[in-house]
Amino acid sequence: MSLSGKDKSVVKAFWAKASSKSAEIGAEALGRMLTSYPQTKTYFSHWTDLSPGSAQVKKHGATIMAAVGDAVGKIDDLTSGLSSLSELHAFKLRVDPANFRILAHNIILVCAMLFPADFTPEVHVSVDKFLQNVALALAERYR
Ligand code: HNI
Repeated sequence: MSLSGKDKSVVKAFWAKASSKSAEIGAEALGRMLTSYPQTKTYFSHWTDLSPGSAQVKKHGATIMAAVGDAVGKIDDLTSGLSSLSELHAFKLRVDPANFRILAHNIILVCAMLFPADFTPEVHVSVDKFLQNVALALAERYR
């Protein structure tokens, strides 16, 4: 499931466009994850408002998506590029890595919503592979 050269160029080209709405993608994806997969809410129990569109969801959605954008820049070596984030999620936040795939699913959905013309099947395949590789890299430090 490693990324081909073509996957990498397709992801970079899509991100060049989608990054203009990075914060919006993140907020929408996080809000949907928390609503549609309520088991994910446990990690955010210290927040006051977990509903879609809340200030906290918007702020953290932007943070997550900025990290995804950062990962696009590290696409050739996601494992070392994301190792400190992996360590944070493994040991400090103690997030079950199964949730990385759930968030990835929501990010894909929102990319299709916000960029219906650009998010072709070809882009979908490569972005999905990229996010699965991000999820794997984030799970790396759990072993
Ligand atoms: Ni995640 C904090 C990136 C998936 C729960 N997360 C962060 C931060 C970044 C980040 C960046 C801020 C770090 C810091 O403060 O130094 N998270 C990412 C990325 C993904 C991801 C790139 C996947 C693509 N995180 C998840 C998932 C969950 C999750 C799936 C739980 C369901 N993350 C958290 C929690 C925090 C967090 C909880 C702390 C938030 C807070 O406000 O305390």
